[in-house]
Amino acid sequence: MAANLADFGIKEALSELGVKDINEGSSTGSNSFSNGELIESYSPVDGKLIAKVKATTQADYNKVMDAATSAFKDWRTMPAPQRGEIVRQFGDKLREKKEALGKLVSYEMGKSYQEGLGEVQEMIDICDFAVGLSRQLHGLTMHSERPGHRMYEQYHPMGVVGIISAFNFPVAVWAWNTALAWVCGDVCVWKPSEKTPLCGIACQNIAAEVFKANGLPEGISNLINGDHKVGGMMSKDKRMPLLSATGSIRMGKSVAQEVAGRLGKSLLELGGNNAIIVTPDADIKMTVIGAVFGAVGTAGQRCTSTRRLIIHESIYDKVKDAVVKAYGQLRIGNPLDENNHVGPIIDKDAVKMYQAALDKVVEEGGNVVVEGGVLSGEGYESGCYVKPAIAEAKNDYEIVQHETFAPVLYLIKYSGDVHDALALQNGVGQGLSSAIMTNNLREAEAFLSVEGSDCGISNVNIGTSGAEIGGAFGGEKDTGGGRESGSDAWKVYMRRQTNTINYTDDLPLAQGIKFDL
Ligand code: UN1
Repeated sequence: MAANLADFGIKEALSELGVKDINEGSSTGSNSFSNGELIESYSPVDGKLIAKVKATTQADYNKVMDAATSAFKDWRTMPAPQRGEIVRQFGDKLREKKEALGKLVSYEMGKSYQEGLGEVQEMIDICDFAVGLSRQLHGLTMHSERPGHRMYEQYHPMGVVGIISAFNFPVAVWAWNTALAWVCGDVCVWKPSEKTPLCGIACQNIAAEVFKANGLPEGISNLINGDHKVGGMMSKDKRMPLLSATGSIRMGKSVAQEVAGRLGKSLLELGGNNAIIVTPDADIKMTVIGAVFGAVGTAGQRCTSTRRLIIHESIYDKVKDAVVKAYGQLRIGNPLDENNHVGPIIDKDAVKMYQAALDKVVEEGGNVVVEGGVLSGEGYESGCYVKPAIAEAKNDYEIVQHETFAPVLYLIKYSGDVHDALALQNGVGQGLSSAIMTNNLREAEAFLSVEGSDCGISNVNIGTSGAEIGGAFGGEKDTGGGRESGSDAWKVYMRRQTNTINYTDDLPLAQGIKFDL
């Protein structure tokens, strides 16, 4: 039961990914100039120190920005389909390294190996998407109001795109941003979470290998390490026209203000407080699968995790009993062992927040129906394994309004119709993902209508998590309004230019203005 690196091939995975110097000091990855303080990466799986990584100082950061700015000058002139070819090769490398990277994600972050593989699959999928996109970065043509004039728009790359990513999706969220940014002709500077620096190094190594093999500057992909101080360098930097940031609402507000202060663009993907509405017409079996995976998948640490089940009073007990029964079957343990459903949460601070949430819901009058608790003993030495918990609660409890990044699910009863359920669902600050379980067409359409869900992602008969890369990903309100990944999210990574060409020997003015000299 005890986590043993040798049993799960972690050492082999790290060496395949070129993540060196384990337990021996610094490991900074290619094209990283870091010289700052040491960041220690501990695995929540077994509590062991995996490696120490040097943080990026302001001087290091400036060197990285110089490399990125200079690489941009070359990269932007390469035809987009050729950039797509590089991204295709990067996707192929990810296919080769899928198992190794999936294992590292699982070991460094704590999600199940299956979910680690799923995350790498998202990276591969977004590469495929970006390759196709590299031939479709279309602008429109317009009819000029003046004779002998032609008007069209074209999209140019923006420059150096900054990416701040969170620990919970330590590799995929970077790939969503970077694969699109690269085909668009941008270069990237990435600050992964200081809780998962090795995932950053592994990805940077894979990217660097591809750029090197093609004789391209390494500065197209850059890695920096550190906490909010390094994030602050990015937010303030005029040389970074776009900063994409995933993380807490608090972090997002500070990034948004800082970047707006210099009139830069930010793309924010912040907290969620996602609910599934379960109506009298719901398929209970599907509801249980969607709700349980949504609440305990990634140990409740997805932005899209299901936090609230809003259940109609007529089926409340039935749904509650079915979900509680399913929780009884969950196996919690080493996420690399595929027999387990739920791995550890990220660290002891997260455990404290989980415990505080359970205390708070009781204090506010909630009723715990599946007890939580921290597991100890063999296999749980890291102290980060917690029991997924369920509490009956009211939507307006302070704790229910707050996103707790842990497997805590609140059951909320509603009476009346789907609009009453929607009022509860929308009655929180965040607006990322939402779902309704119903076989009733009227309810489903009401949920999707303008008076329905106010979230960026709204699903019918699917849970709140597990969005496909082909759609635009993100949410409204406190979630920050950004859209990443599929659909036309690529437009955020480019600057639009409107071009008007006069092919006559006359200079008529627009709006019919006469200006004769
Ligand atoms: C996140 O939690 O930040 O929809 C991203 C999902 C995943 C991505 C989640 N495809 O659950």
